Amino acid sequence: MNFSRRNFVGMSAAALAGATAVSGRARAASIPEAVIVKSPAMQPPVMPQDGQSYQPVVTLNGWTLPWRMNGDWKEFHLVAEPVKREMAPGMVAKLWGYNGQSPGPTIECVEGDKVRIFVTNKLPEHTTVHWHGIILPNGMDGVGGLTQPHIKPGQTFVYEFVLKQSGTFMYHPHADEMVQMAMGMMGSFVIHPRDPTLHRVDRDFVFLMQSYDIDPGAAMPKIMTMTDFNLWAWNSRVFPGIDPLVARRGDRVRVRVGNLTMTNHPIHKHGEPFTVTCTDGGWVPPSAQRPDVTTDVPVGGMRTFEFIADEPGDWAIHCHKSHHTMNAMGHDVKTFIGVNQKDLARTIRTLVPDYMPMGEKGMAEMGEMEMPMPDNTLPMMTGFGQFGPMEMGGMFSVVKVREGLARDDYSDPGPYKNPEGTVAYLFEGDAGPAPRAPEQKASQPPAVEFNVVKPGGGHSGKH
Ligand SMILES: [Cu+2]
Repeated sequence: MNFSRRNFVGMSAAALAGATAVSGRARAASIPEAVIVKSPAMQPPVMPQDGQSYQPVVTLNGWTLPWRMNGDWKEFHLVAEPVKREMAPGMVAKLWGYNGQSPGPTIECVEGDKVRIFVTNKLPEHTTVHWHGIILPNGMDGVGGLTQPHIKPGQTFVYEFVLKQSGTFMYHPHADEMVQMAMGMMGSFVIHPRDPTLHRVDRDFVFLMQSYDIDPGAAMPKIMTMTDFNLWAWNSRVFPGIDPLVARRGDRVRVRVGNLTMTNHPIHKHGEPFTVTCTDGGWVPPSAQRPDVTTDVPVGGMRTFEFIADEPGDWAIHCHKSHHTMNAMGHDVKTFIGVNQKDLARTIRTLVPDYMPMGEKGMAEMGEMEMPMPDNTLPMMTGFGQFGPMEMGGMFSVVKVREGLARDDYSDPGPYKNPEGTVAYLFEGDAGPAPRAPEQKASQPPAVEFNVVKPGGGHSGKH
């Protein structure tokens, strides 16, 4: 795995002595070393250990936090800290996150596990971690001021709880939330059922959704923004930087999505329909499931859906709010469709020599245009497929279904090779005469005359 290791405290005698200051029950333990990842590339899943059995999750553009066993406790170490995150090639954001990246690593466990999570604060302000959706003792809920004192800069706190349920959860601060979530502090928390035959799938993907407001040319999100975000991200990545979801034909595929933006996202998948099988409240009973091709993920909620990858191809998966599939710079452009801008452009060029009118025929021209842009800025609509520019950004990726992949192969198989005769094609024959609307007769009597009896007994219409 592509881990670089930072010795936070280490396993030395000094660590043992220092650990007494950390917490009560953990005092005999040293702090596990904090594993740090600097790369935005998807890391291979962490296979089950210690006799446990489950299909491990794959975090889009992310990774799973290794743990160590200490007696019968699974011990993890999260470090809250400023990070640099490449949101797509060509743009790096200065965010806050955990263990080197935003979002933080996925924590993956099994129902019944006893977990001990060390949280070290390397931010310039205090923080806490709330374990969203997880049933635990009140004092472990991570709400600063309400259930615990804040974790001050430089301090390490310990969270200990037994996992009583399975499902799809997440973690995020419950301290100065507006700032800390606007800066990218969050991570996924997946709990597999104790019975390995329950809810089994062949591929299991997880990601969280973020919204950022980063001015073109800047790297730091504007934390006061309430609604007018300009970067819509999955795991702090935007298209074309988001990993494809690769599946072998016939696989049962699960996708777990959490929403920590400030608006809802209708997530839409092309190809086969799917079924929502789980929320952050638990598994949906089969009697309450229905087929869908879009599911709305509410603010502060999670949706897990499953499908059988029957149809080979490159199937789009995206938020269906069209402004969420474009990147920065997209929102201050005026609508000019149908407006001849020639004279306007000539006038403006006398003042601004480089002025270029945009959007006369629509915005698609921006998908292929190489426009001069400030450094560290992504084009508004971008990405190239095998047939041309895709005019997308933001919350967009591709489910790639292929025959005969290896079970653990998540690498991008490249563009889909369509069987001959199965791609929409240009009509090159005679288009024929233009269609015309049928002529209207000068006066046509209404087909039927009717009186409507009102509930009160009177008549509507003319009296
Ligand atoms: Cu959206």
